Amino acid sequence: MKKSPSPLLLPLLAAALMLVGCGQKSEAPASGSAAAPADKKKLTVGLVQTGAEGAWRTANSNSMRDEAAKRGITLKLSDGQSKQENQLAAVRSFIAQGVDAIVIAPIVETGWDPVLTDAKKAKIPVVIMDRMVKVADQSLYVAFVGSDFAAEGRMAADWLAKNAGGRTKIVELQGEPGSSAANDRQTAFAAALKDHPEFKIIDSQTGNFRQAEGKQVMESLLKKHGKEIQIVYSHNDDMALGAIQAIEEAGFKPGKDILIVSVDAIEAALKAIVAGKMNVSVECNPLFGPKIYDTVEKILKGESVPKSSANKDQVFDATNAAAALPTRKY
Ligand code: GYE
Repeated sequence: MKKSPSPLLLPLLAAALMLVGCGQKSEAPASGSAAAPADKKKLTVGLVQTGAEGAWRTANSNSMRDEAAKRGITLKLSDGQSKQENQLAAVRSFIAQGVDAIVIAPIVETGWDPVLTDAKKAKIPVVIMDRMVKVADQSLYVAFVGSDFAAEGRMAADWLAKNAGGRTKIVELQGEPGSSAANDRQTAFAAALKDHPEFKIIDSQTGNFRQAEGKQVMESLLKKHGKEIQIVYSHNDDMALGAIQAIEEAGFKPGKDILIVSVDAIEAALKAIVAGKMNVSVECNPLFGPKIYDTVEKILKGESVPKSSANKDQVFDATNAAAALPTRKY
């Protein structure tokens, strides 16, 4: 027969039980998501999106939504409206809601350490999507699933080295300042051109990855440099499409008088290539949905995932754009 504890010990026992209870509370997040996420039927993922700056981003958000719906995952999408402070608040809010995982497309590279530390303390895994973060402690995020922006910048430079036909003077339209996409596309492009000293970047300004700003910046660059401009290197297609409009309005022929070199390879860019108005676009695939949720599901099951994985991108120009158009998904 079981002996019941002596009445003298009862208060001690009660205190011990309370301590255990408190311990559990402080370790597990309010949702209990870290405790048993793998066998939970419906996962909730918080997506901290940059904003809605252009066609690439729309395709990216749609891919995340569509794939979540297919898998029965509840996706909570927070639109950062191009401000990091909004993104930081969204991470904090997702932690408070106790989502199962947080996916972040960081607008800028720096400034993430404090909120990522909070997520880690709450035992909510973080996957960085698309753009990269610079953090002191790499364990603050579980995995990066994105693109190799430096490779994209190099591919753009390599294309020019082979196809510029004697044109050498470049103006650069930069993406959002401080973003890894803009930083790496700029640095790697410039570094690759060091092997081809005939090229010169005569001006470089930001158009914030947006079509309207790309147009405005191109207008002012044309006013400033006029016919001197022979090549536009744009960090994305939306800005390049804006620049094409500005060039046409100024009476020049984009794709002929001025070469247009761009990144993303969205459908509208492939069409511009077929129309002869854009010369090349280096692909950057935004359709991360399947890869992101594969990664999240593995993490929540306790399986190992690569710390960093990037898509293999290809180059589209007049030789292959038309053939790719009918099956283009973004
Ligand atoms: O190139 C641009 C978008 O981070 C790679 O963001 C992404 C960039 C993409 O707005 O079009």
